[in-house]
Amino acid sequence: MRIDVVSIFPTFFDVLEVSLLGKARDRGLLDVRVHDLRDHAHDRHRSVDDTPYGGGAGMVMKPEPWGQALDEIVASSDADAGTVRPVIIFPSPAGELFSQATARELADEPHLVFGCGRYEGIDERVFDYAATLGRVRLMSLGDYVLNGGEVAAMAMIEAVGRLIPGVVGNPESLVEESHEDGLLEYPSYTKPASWRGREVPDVLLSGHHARVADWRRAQQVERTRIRRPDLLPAAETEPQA
Ligand code: 6GU
Repeated sequence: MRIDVVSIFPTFFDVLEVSLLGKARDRGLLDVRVHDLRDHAHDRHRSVDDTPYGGGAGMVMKPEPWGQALDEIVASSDADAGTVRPVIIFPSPAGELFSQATARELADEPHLVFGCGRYEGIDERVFDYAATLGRVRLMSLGDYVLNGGEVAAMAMIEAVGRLIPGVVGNPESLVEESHEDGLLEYPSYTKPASWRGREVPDVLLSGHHARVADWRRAQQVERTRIRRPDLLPAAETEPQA
């Protein structure tokens, strides 16, 4: 998979060189290219923002550097990512919610482009223009505000990247995760069986695989009911008799 990122803080993405995704890049599973939006600015100060038409607080990102950056990325896309148009993602608190289902969808794509906005936003015409180059999606991590798209893009890249075949060593570890089956994950324990007066649940020491599986499932449902009742069908959120 190829991932291009456009940002005024390209060094933010240096951490993609470490850990699991860094190894995936070394192994050629992931081709990440980070672009400095200011390389596409044309005045002496390399400015990428200006005051909003109609007035109001803050600055708005100018359309020209975005147009040029996206043109350049998409022009180089066909050559090495096939003929499928890229998915162009603009992280935004005003976007649709990003979820594990979104991550699974995006993991099947050959080419993702992340456009990271700062300040009060990007000139609206950029989204419209980007839709002539690729499939545009505005995506939010949740109902809170970050200073810009960088941290959100990083979270999405990690969530998508780990689903690419071969990135996570043991594919089985991908399925027993929170959200993969619509429930939170079950609690995990390791040795010692007794630690500071706290015991590992007996059932896990029993060696009885069916009972362990039943217990884990019940724990998943119970935790989800307590912490995230919004994830359960209404019937399962009723107080237990
Ligand atoms: Cl994607 N961007 C920003 N700026 N803030 C956010 C977000 C994204 N998701 C949640 N908050």
